[in-house]
Amino acid sequence: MADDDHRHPWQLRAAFAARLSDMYGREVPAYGTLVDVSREVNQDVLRARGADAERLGSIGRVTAERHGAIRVGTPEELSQVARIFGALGMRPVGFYDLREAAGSAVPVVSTAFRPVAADELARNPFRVFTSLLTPADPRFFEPGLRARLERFLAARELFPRELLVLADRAEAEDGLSGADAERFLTLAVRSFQLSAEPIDRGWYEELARVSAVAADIGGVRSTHLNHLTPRVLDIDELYRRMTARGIKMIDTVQGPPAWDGPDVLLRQTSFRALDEPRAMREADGRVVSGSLRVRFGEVEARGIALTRAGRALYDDLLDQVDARRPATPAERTAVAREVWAAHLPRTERGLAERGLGHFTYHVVDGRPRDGSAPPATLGALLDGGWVRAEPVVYEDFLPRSAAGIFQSNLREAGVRTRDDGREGVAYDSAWLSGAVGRAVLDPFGLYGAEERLSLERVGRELGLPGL
Ligand code: OOG
Ligand code: NI
Repeated sequence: MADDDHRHPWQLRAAFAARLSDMYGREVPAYGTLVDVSREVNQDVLRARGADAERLGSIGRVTAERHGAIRVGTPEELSQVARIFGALGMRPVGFYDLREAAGSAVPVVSTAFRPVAADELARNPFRVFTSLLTPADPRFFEPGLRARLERFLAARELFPRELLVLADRAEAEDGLSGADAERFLTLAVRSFQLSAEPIDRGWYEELARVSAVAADIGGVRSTHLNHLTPRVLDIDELYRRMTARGIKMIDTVQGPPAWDGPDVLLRQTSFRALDEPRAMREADGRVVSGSLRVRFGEVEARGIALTRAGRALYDDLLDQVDARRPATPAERTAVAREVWAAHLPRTERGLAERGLGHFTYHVVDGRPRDGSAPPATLGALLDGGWVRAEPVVYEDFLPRSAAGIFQSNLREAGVRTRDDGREGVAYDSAWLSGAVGRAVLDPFGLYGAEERLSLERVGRELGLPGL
């Protein structure tokens, strides 16, 4: 039966992302400014660079593109998150361990829920960086605190049963119809709204002495969106315009430096949110108005996905920059540019030839065929104009930048880590798959598969099976 009312997962995902954006705009006014400035920058870049500006995604995709960040406390809560995002066509991709990332020590491990198929990403690439608290890591939590924390977390309910039932149905039936779709979206958005419930000040502060992130996750009985990040085509220009509007940004753009070669991976910058009023319950039971600063603004520019080898080179270049001990952010940028120029190819073609970047390959339409056979190597096919290469966009995150984002968010930079030995639980990718209840996918595998499929298609179309 034809059902005009049916909304497919991608339509639910696009609606969810748009509603979350409206909600966050009401909750955090500076977010509205960020979205406005991002849109202006994107339009200016499009005007200045034309079609080239859309090489890493159509302007429609980029303008609507957001990533959110949420934090949960238990494997059970994480598996519920996976069901809600599963209904939106989003899968867990990548494992990030923020406990030991440079300069950070945040007691979480993370993954990102996102669409994985190229056509799904093109329709709406909404993704959510999702972090899970690690109470069993004795470097942060002594046994008594761990036990009380786990008891507190086990007693709360982040997602109503009705929402989870609708989510499971959406996943099983490839979407939802009419009133069910509406109800699902309403409940899902509400689950990530900042709660007005009073916070137990003593408990919150006890956790905050271990880590502000631990308090944000385990000190309250609900979860909330921590930030919602628009994508921009020129992040340096955005940084200048936000600063000109009087918004104090962190002192750097994280990730690769700006340079005159191809954009790769991910560049991000952020600003700290203002204090938000939150009701607090004192030890004597009185509820007073307090304030907390846990949310902030972030923006990002995305570049080409690197291969495993390209990523290893990137990590190595970061180490080289660190080894030169730049004293200021400006010096760091200058050093990074130099290191970059010395080691990275300056063209997309160079990235492809050295096996550092991912591309998809496409037979050029309408090329006059004079009867000559196409050459047999990819390089010659590209040179002869038989085939063109399109860069694959990096859809994931960077642990070191993520650690920087967490850090920029902590008022008391002090994180108390305990030094009493071994880990109770090995929080690794396999463990996380078990917690999520679904396989955490390997991002390199996804990019590689897309590239290989495109080469096989070119091979079929040109009669070159070995390509
Ligand atoms: C997540 C921080 C990481 C990013 O863009 O790297 C992140 C958080 O603060 O919960 O969102
Ligand atoms: Ni983020």
